[in-house]
Amino acid sequence: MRAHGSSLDALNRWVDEVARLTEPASIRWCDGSDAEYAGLVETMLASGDLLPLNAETNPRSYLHRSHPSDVARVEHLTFVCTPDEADAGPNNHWMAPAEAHAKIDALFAGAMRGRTMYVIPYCMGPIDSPLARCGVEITDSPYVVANMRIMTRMGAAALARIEREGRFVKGLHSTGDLDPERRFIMHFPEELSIKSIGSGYGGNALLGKKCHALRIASHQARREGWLAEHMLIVGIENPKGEKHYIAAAFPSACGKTNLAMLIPTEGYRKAGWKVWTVGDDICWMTPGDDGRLWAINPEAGYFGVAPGTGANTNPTALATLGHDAIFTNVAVTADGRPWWEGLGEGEPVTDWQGRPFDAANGPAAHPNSRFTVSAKQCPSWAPESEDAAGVPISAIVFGGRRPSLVPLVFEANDWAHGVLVGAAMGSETTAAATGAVGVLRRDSMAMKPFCGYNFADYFAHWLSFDKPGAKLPRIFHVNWFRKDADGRFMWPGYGDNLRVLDWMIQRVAGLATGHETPIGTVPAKGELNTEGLDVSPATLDELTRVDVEGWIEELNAIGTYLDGFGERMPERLKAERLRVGKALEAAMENRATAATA
Ligand code: GTP
Ligand code: SPV
Ligand code: MN
Repeated sequence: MRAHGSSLDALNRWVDEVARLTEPASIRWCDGSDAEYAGLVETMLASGDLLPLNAETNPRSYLHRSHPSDVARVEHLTFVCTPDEADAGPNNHWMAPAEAHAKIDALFAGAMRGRTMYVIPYCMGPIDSPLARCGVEITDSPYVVANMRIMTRMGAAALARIEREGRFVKGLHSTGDLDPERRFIMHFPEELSIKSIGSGYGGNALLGKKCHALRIASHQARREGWLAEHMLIVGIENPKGEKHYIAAAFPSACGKTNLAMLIPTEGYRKAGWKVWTVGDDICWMTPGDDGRLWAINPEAGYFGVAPGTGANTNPTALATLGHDAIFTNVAVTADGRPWWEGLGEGEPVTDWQGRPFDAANGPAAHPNSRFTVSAKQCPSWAPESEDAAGVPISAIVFGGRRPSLVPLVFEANDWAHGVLVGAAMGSETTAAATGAVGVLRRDSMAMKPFCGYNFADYFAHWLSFDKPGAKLPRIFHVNWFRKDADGRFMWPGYGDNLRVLDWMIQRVAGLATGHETPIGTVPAKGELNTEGLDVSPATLDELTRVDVEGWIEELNAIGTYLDGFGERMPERLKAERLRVGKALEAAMENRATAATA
């Protein structure tokens, strides 16, 4: 089969070209139907790509074990291939397009021999939304097809839109031989194309996700005047029935899925607060006619971190996972149920590599083990996720894992200050990418691994939204991960994070005065709702205190980081940094004067 309609000529030509290069045994165009999905599952059960789970406790759910050397994104093998190296920026690995094509095409030659080549038309975003964008992924992995079916609007409707628009992002993927030495994830933003080989894992292989919806889309967004961000979108409904949508950027494995599915604590629940999930990982935002930023979730499912997902932390996710889910690299119990650290019930007998569980081998589930599940199965799924116009954003939140210094929450003074706060973001690294875990690194707007162009240009693009008529969201920074001297989290997090979102909404509505500090506005005493909160007043004081000396050091480190982007760094951001620096120095002097007076 091939696609019909003259505007699909380019697609047919590309599919033919790829087939000549990769030499598959057969070609299959995916229509996204239930029957097709069921057939794929059968094929994968037969081949061992999928393992059955307990059909009673987990209906139509399966386990996939990826190769032990292929369990996370690989940033050192991920390239942005722009003609000019400076356009990729110091934040990306770069290769010249011609060299990159030659290198990766050599690996694709004959790579699909004996395999089926699947052609997957997909749409990122509601199928009739002007904010949505289409792509086609060609892959030899049925696991990728099954995941793309859950994660995107995949199949006939997407193909029809591609035929109408004649425009799509081309993504070519093969698992190759899974040799890390022959693994590359290459992006050609000017060609709107992606080539990925040698990995079958998540963000390396499901090309609609990080490759298209962030790296390529961020590049398109800059040209077209919108934003493609690594953000969750959550709707908070107060007892009066008013809804505020908040978009939040936290680095990988730093709490996006959890915040998006937050369950209000008892007091909030009883008072009538509700939380609605629009998206858990990616957010595309465009200025509307009313000057506000309107956002869609380009994805249709969640590819979420399993460990730490338990009845006490994220019961919403657990409820979402009750049926029709794919689990990757989790452990299994004696009765065939999926298991991971932090689940809070059951015991593993088989670890993520299929070995009998032995604590000496490390955790039973891989720390970056994941679930794939349709967003519509989430009990807090927001029906407005399907709105073509998107949802209006009231607040943007940045945050990361900061064991010290960074307060629980502060608000930027204005948009430009907020852009600085986002650009300056730092976080301890996690298992979501290969490499050391727990090392502090700068991760501007949680986009370090995902921005498809030079960060300096990206900051300038962010700043450009501040223009007459714009009604921009307030910008906040949060830190759920402060630790005490014994290494324990000082803030309970999870459902209690609603207390912080509540304060933000009060700020947006002009109901909280806040307390101004050199780094921004923190909650004034008594403004955070502490009813039923299990945190001592002293700890709360510490969590909302601004350590001026510590921040002077922090701002110096931020300065060194931002200077690394050189000439292209926008003046406005440099000025903002100087302004915050002066405010901190002034606070130091005031303190010294007060002490000697
Ligand atoms: P990606 O899918 O990689 O982008 O991750 P994510 O940002 O969606 O992170 P997720 O919500 O899956 O959380 C990652 C880990 O952080 C899990 O182990 C969570 O249990 C933990 N976590 C999430 N929220 C909180 C919180 O408020 N406090 C603490 N202490 N841990 C949290
Ligand atoms: C992340 O690492 O931010 C993820 C998982 O959401 S992946 O799809 O692998 O990028
Ligand atoms: Mn993510």
